Amino acid sequence: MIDLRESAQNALKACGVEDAALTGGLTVRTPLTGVELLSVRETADVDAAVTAAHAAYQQWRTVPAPVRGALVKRLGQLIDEHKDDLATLVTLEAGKIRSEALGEVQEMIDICDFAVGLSRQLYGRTMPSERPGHRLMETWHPLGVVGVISAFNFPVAVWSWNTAVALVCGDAVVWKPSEKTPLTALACSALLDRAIAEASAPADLHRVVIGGREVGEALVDSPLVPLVSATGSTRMGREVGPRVAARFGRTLLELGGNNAAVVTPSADLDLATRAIVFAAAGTAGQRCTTLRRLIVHSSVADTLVEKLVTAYRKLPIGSPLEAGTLVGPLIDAAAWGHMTDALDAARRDGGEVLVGGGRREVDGDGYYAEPAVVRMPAQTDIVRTETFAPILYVLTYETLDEAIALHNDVPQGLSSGIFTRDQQEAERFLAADGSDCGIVNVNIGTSGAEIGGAFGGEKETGGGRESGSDAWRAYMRRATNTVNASGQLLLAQDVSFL
Ligand code: UN1
Repeated sequence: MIDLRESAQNALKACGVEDAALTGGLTVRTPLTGVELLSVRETADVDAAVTAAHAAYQQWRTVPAPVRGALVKRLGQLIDEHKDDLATLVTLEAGKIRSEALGEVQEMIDICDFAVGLSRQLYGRTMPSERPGHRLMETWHPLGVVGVISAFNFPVAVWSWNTAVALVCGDAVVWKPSEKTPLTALACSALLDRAIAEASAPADLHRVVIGGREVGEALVDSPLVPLVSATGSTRMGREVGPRVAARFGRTLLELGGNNAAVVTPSADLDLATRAIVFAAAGTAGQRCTTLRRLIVHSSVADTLVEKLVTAYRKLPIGSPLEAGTLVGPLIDAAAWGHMTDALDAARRDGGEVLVGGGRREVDGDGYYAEPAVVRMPAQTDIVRTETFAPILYVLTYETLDEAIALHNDVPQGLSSGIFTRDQQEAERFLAADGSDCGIVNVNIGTSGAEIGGAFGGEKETGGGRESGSDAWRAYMRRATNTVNASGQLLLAQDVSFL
């Protein structure tokens, strides 16, 4: 029997976390058994951390971007070297199975690679000036301190998407991890501190601030934080957005998802079943991209549901430390409470729980839920609500228009998919009058996006985009430049003056 505390301590030590950080008032429990792992020191003075990071930014912004890229390259190497340690901490703190924990760390390595390339590609445009002898162009400059607020379910990847990109953009970062996952944050931060020291970059370029709501609020309200990138619930985003906007700061919000897949009559049902089970039951339903709604053509609904129920019955639920486990624990008792409440509400609305919904006794006080499939007569309020647990609601449709209308009739707009072998149907789903989400897939589930694309969604998901593509622009400020080399003063729009 592995001693969980010792395993966490070893991984933290290997990553270079000092003992002093591991004595304090914030208790960290593992969802595997509910026992206390360690306790960590909370940050007393967030403003001091922000001020220090701001001073570091003032130096860092003048370092050439490709040189900044070299720091991120080293960070990626260190993460790769410590892939096992970081994955162990992700499993212990967030409850992920080994392959998903390793996958999360792989996202960190991938985004570092991406950001290194990006460090030579922070392109501005040049535009033809309407005046002779004039040049019109734009330059992208570093922005300042980026406040990163992250959630328990992707405790390290989401930080790395923000931080790798922010660092090459010339920004500093102050990170507030979830109170549920501070250990992984300390490990990442220690690795980055090492890369910073080796690169002789400013020591305060990255700071972790640990604690509860007050810590987040101090970051959100700081005038020295021009961008707050926050991942979490829509409720949290509803508070953060207006507060940052009130001081004319920017936000990048990654909030709730209520992701659906449409399954059409031409779909490969075996492929769809595998994709659906991973998307709906993987990570115990605790991804913001988790598949929560299935909209199935009535002609294939019974067949698909039968395949799903068979697959769900065989799902290995248990300790993520055991090889073969596919579904680990929910993060805590509250999450289990939300799951049972949602199932009760679904039953009241006429839903039928076809499989799952119970709790498995696995180890101590861990909350191991059986992923559930619930057939619903209609898209009722509970189906339109994001419950962060493995519940898949099944609805049926007759026409694709009806399926798309149902699909879009929820407040959230993160990720979506269609399973079809009919090109017209696929194209319709991808079109302007198709899915209204930020991520729209064909013949693949809603979760497990690659880092190369921009990640984020519409409506109550918050509208932010992070990770790949041109998401970097949110981390910089744009200056439009007009340079007059004509030797004469020519006013635009042919204006005459003086
Ligand atoms: C999240 O759940 O907050 O697409 C992020 C995915 C992962 C990231 C999820 N690459 O499922």
